Parts: sequence; structure tokens; C-alpha cells
Amino acid sequence: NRHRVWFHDQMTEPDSDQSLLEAITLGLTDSPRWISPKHFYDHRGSELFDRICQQPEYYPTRTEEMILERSVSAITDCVGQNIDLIELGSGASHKIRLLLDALRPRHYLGVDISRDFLLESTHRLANDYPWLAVHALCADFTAPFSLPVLEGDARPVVFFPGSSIGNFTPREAMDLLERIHNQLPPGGGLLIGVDRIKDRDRLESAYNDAAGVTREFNLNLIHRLRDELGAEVSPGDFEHLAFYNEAASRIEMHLVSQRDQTFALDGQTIALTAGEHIHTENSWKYSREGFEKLAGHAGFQTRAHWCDDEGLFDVHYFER
Ligand code: AVJ
Repeated sequence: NRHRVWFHDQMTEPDSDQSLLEAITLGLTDSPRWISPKHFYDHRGSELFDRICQQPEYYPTRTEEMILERSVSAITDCVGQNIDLIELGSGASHKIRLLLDALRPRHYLGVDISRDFLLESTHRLANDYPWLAVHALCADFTAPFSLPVLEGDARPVVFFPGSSIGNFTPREAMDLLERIHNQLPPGGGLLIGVDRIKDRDRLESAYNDAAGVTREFNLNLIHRLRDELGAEVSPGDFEHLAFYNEAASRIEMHLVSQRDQTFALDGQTIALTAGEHIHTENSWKYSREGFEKLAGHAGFQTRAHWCDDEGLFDVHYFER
């Protein structure tokens, strides 16, 4: 079958209800309470995220795609030929399509935590690009992971779009970049999209879309609590909150309990008071120079940079 996808599984812990239960219970019994944003992305959450990307207020996706489209020949000149493309957090793999025909990589490897979504999207890619050897790696790249060996002598280039790096603290971001750097040979590349620091109104409206899709995405964690972990909670008892924390250069998302409520989880009792927050996401924003500095600390050399005319979003190219 010439449209096959080579599947590699590297989930370090089994993606079981038990490990989800333990991870979520740990955060919900902590003070302040939290849930990791990686738990947004079950199948429904991945679809909701896709819909966020289509909302008029959510400028990052549209802007990054516009930058990639208009800069594709400059990017190709800079990245060069005979490469393998490795996409981290590949999700629905829309953006890579803007680059494939120009970059003509030998192999494409999509890495994502959501197994079903990864399989769907890589199979679609394999069908639409019959000349491309498509691999899928199910892995949690917030934990140490290693890239499978792709045959041939092509130079690996990591594509990390969408400002997904923004979910990591600056310290964790540097560690992740360092791990990527250490897995690349000299000359290996990193093409990475990063959302810029900008005015509060623009940032806050991107995380409070009028259609309420981001709200639904945030509340998906309550759906998962109820449907997968058996907690007696209702999405109607929580509200979505997103704001820019300027001192920390990050968007914060929280779920706010709308009443006093108590539910059992993994043998523990979780008691929330009305107005109490569960912190569900941080999304860090960077200046161009700030991010170049961070990548430099991780060992990367700055090669090139592209952005939109308004300076909303940056696409950086670094090399080992
Ligand atoms: C996938 C982390 C880049 O922070 O903008 C979008 C996730 N959360 N809307 C972001 C997200 C709410 C997104 N990242």
C-alpha cells in the first residue's frame, strides 16, 4: 500500500483512564488548583482547537499561515534541499501543506499526543502527497522523547508551528529546545512559530472569541472529568476565564466554579467554593529578540526570521 503511514508509539505512560485520573487528581488537590493544558486534546478537544483556529479573533493561526504562504520561497532558500521534516504537535497538519510542495522533504514525521487525531491526519497527508514517506509518532513531547531513525542521508528540520512552545514556561521551553538541539546533527534546523507580546485587547479577544469556542474548549476538561473519570460535575457549573498577565507575558486560562460544589475523584473529595479557580493554561508571548535569546541559550544559531506587517507573530529559523 503506497499510502501507508509508518506508526511509532512512544507514549511513556499508557494513555489510560487511570493515568489521566491520577494526573488530574494531583492538580485538583493542589493549591492553587490546576489541570495541564495537554489534557485539552482528546478527540473532541482537538476538534474544538481546530475550530478556535478558524475564529476571527484568533489571529495566530491565520497570521502564521499568511507568513508561511508569502515567505515560502525565502524559507525554502534558507532551509535548503534534501531534508526530513519533523512536525511537533502536528494536530490536523494543515500548515505543513503550505511547505511540502516547496520543501519536498524525503520523509515527514508527525509527532502528537492525540493518537486517533494523529492517525487520521497523517493518513490524509499520505493520501494527498503520494510522493512523501509519512511517519507518525505518538509521543508526549513535554516528557523526554527520542525521534525514530529515518532512513537516508537527509538533514532533519523540526517544524514547531502555532506557538505551541507558548504552553511551556520559559525555563521548560529552553529545556525542550535544548533537547531538540541535542537530537539534531550539525546543520539540522528548527522552524518555529511564536506569538508576540502585543496589546492586551488584541490578546484577550483572541482567547475570548464571541462564538464561545475557546470557552467550550476550556470546558472540555469538565466534560472529560464527567465522562471519562466519572466525577459528578457539570459544565454548567463552571465559567471560562482568560486574561493577559502582563507582568508574566502570558495569557492565563482558568475555569471558575459557579457555586460551592463537592465531588469525589480517585477516592478523594474535591471541595470547590463559589468563585474558586482551576488554572488550566498559560500561553507565553515573546518579543522577537527575547525568543532569539532563549533559542541561543539552548545552543541554536539564529538564521532567519519572518513576520507579518503588523508584527503579530514570528516565524524563526534556527540551526544547530
Ligand atoms: C496551542 C498553546 C498555541 O495558547 O494560543 C488557544 C492554545 N488555548 N486558545 C494558544 C489555545 C486557547 C494555543 N496553543
